[in-house]
Amino acid sequence: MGLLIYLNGKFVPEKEAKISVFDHGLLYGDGVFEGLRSYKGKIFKLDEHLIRLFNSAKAIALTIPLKFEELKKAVIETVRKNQLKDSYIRIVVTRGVGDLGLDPKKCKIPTIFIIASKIQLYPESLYEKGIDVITVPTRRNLNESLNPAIKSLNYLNNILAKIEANNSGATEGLILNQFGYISECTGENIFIVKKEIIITPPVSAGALSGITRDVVIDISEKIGLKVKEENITRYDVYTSDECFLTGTAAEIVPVVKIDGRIIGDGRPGKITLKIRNEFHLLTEKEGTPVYE
Ligand code: PXG
Repeated sequence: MGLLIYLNGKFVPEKEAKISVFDHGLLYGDGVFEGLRSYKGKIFKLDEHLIRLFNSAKAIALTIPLKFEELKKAVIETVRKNQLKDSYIRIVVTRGVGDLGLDPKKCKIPTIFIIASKIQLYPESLYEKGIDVITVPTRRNLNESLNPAIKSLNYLNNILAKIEANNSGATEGLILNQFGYISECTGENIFIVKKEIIITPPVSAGALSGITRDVVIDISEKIGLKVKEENITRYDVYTSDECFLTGTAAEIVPVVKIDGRIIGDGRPGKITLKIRNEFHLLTEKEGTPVYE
């Protein structure tokens, strides 16, 4: 059985879930999106993801055609209709159908769709062994041009970085900003651990304000670790005791090699594993229930 997709207020079978070739989300990447997960029938950090979606939309002057609570209901309903317990959810809002000019004034009604499905980004063995990361040549979009804090449909900056990482045979690509400071990876935030202090680049360095990033900051503080948001260089990463990436899809992934330098003892670090464990406990405990 195929999936049921929420499309502009209706649930349609995935084969019928089609949008126009004149949709500006497709023609220009003009739109915003979110990726969420549900665990055991509960959607993790639903409000936080919706707040970020509304903020992204606001930043590109796009009015989401649903109120916060209506959208929340639609997301829950999409998971329920597909009878999913552990799922990956994608919400997409585009500028809508317009003409072949880029002027968004011509787009009268935004397109909105929600897909609830499954995802596993990396095989389990990579979480156990840790991944290797390489610094890519493509730099982060300037904050003053296309601010990386906006989760927009224009992901070419990230995709070019991913292609470069793929070409080098690395699992992920580390993206520097125009000043040479580390921003994040192609679809994950980065953390390092140095002398039991947790350090992650600030959002102003060109990082997305990741929901998993926020959760990891909370967990770290709760278990008594000091957390710093500060600019870091490749030197800081090479000489760190531990390094890991965070994201909704990838969750928490240990990094054991960067640009050929072994991190720590070349195995996932103790603090990384502790945070990963606490994260999994939280995803089981918290969340918006789908089935009650
Ligand atoms: N940075 C970027 C650029 C992202 O797109 C994250 C960090 C992590 O944020 P959250 O809120 O999920 O902790 C993201 C979000 C993929 C993929 O296929 C990843 C994201 C979005 C879409 C696709 O790897 N991650």
